[in-house]
Amino acid sequence: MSDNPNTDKNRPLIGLAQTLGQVQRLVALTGAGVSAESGVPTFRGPGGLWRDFRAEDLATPQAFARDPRLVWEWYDWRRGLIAQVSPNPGHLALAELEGLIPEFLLITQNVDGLHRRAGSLNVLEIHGSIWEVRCTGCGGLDEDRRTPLPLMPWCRNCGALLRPNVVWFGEALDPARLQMAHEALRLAQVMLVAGTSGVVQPAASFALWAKEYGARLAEINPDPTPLTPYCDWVLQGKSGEVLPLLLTAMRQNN
Ligand code: BV8
Ligand code: ZN
Repeated sequence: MSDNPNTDKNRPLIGLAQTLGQVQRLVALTGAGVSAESGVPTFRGPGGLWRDFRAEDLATPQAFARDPRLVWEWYDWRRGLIAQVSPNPGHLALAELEGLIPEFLLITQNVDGLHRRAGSLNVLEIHGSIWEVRCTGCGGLDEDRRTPLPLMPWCRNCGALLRPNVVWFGEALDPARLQMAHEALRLAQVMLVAGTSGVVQPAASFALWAKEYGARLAEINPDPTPLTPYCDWVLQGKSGEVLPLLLTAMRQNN
C-alpha cells in the first residue's frame, strides 16, 4: 500500500480515515496476523506449526489431559518466543487510535499480551493470556512470566498441576468477557477487523453481529477471508504497514 492517496488501492484507506474522524464508538478485533510482524507465528499460516502439531491438536483440554508435559512444552516454547519480541507498528497504531476515538474497545483473540505492551488500555483478551496460569485443583489464578517455566508448574497453594489460563478449543469463553464484547458490538458504529482468518468461533461471528446492529465493517489482511465480502472497506495489506498509514491519513484529514 503506497502513501499516494490517489491510487485506487488507497481509496478505501482514505475513506475509512475520513469516517473514523467522525466516529464515536469503534470496536477492533485482532487475530494472530497482527502479531505476525513481531515475529510471532500465526496459527494457520507458514510457521504456524510446532514440530508437526497443529494448534487445534494441542490447545484442547483432551490434549492436556493426555499429555500435559507436551502441551506445556508448546506453551513454554511460545512464551519464550513472545518474551523476546516487541509490539510492532500495527500494535502501536492501535494504541494511538484508542486515544483518538471517544469509545474504543480492542477485542483480541491473541494471548500474547502485545497490545497491552504497546499501550492499549481498553483490551478484552477473549481467549485469555499466555502469561496467566490457573490451578487445575483449586482454580487459583496467577500471573507467571518465568521463561523457561519449570516444565510442569505446580500450584503453590494446593500442589495441583497448573494450566495456561487460555481458552482451549471446546472450552467456553468467559461469559462476562463475551457479554462485554457483545455490548460493544451492539453499539459500535464501525468495526475494524485485523489479522484474523475468521475461522475460530465465536470471534469469527463478531463482525457479522456488529453489522446486524448497523455497524460498518473494515478489514485489514493481506489475504481475503470469509468476512471480506461483508466489509465496507477492505484494506489489503499487512497490519504493521496499513494501520500506521491509516493513522497518518486520519491526522491529515482531521
Ligand atoms: C467454543 C487460545 C463452545 C489458545 C484459541 C468442531 C469441533 C470442535 C469445536 C468446534 C468445531 N467447530 C467449531 C468449533 C468451535 C471452535 C472453533 O471455532 N474451531 C475452529 C477451528 C473451527 N471454537 C471453540 O472451541 C471456542 N469455544 O466454541 O465453545 C462451548 C460453549 C459452551 C460450553 C462449552 C463449549 C474456543 C475457541 C478459542 C480457541 N483458542 N486460542 C492459544 O492461543 O493457545 S484460538 C486461536 O485461533 C488463537 O486465539 C488465534 O488468535 C485464533 C484465531 O486464529 P487467527 O487469529 O485468525 O489466526 P490465523 O493463523 O487463523 O490467521 C491469521 C490471519 O492473519 C490470516 O488471515 C492471515 O492472512 C493474516 N495475516 C498474516 N500476516 C498478517 C496478517 N494480517 C495482517 N498483517 C499481517 N502481517
Ligand atoms: Zn491450587
